[in-house]
Amino acid sequence: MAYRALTEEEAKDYALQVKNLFPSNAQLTSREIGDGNLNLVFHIQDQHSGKSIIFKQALPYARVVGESWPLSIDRARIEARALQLQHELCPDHIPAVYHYDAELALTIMEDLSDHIILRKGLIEARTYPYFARHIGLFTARTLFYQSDFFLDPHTKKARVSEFINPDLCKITEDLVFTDPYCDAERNSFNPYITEHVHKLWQDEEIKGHVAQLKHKFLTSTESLIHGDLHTGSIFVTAESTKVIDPEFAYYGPIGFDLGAVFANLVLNFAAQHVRIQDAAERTAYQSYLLNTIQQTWEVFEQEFTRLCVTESKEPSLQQAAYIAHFVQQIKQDALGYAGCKMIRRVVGLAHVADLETIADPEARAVAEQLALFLGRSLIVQRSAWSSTPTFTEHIVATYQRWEEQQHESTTRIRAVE
Ligand code: SR1
Ligand code: MG
Repeated sequence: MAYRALTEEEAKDYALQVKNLFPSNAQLTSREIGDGNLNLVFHIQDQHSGKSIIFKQALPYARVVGESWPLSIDRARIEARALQLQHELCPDHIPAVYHYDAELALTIMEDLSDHIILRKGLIEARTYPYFARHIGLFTARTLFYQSDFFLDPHTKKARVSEFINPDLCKITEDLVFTDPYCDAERNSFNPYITEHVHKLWQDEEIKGHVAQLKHKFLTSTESLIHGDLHTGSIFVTAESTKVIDPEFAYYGPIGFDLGAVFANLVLNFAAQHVRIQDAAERTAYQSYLLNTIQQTWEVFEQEFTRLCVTESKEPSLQQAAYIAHFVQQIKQDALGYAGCKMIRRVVGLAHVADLETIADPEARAVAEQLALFLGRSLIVQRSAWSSTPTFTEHIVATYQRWEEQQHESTTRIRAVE
């Protein structure tokens, strides 16, 4: 069937034609439930058996903006293939793919309705005791087994070519690394933080650091990265973690995926500064978020290092001092990318619900200022912070410094009133 965007009715008819999906007497309902920035997502359910599945179809443009922003539907191929490879490596953390239609840019996959989106859980200040371990192992394994540490050089280069993903990379290049640092048309931000945003646009120090991080994003082919591993791309229950949406996958810097996880936990940390009223409750939840970051890193570091030592197929890379140096560099990159990904969610196109659902714009501005402050420190201090084992202590110290500054400026305002 030639490409066209499906309607709910057409999605239902299509589902009935795919072998072994539903019995022929199935009574299907179909609802388009996509609330992301790019694609159509249909929830299709058999009213007899209760069985349900998800259809994800790429649109030839960015849904969040409309047809004026054309986008290659090749991202559906990239996503289906990345899901297949990641499923082979981490079956517990990837939804099952039942069917892929290249013409329609359509993937049919497991419905994860018994899970919730991690971002939603974090906004509700819920805790997930296994998440750090799961995501630490997921990142270590998917990133190790698709890197030069493990793949033979011909397979690695073929994979780099298979995952050339220019349209989606360009979105990241522009929205994460360029737009937030200048007066770009696509930017949008809370008017209450205008002064802070203007200061950012004039901040030559941060721009120098962001240039380094962007250059690495443009040129590095360390491993097949997920490319958009924010908390809206992760489904959870108390015991389970599932990663979805690898349409931004390409061969890039390993630290980028960990950076996305860290960024979205720290964004939630900043949002909770105003969301949770009770001080003790707030401190406890913010500590949980930082422990999750620390534990994610520790699990990643241990597993990635173990794999480098025991599973590496490339003898030249199996040198203990080099492995330690490489892992240290991943940590530094992760902290820098985390900062970039925080700042773009405050200043650029496509914000996050953690902050956006704070209804009062003045209160939201406080959390956004904190996110900018922490984001800047992560970028500029990434080298110093990454050399300490408990790097999250730096986040706590920076938070305290920011609170003191807030207090001082409030006192100054009161003094002149
Ligand atoms: C135009 S797409 C905006 C953002 O949505 C995706 O989830 C990516 O994060 C992208 O940058
Ligand atoms: Mg996505």
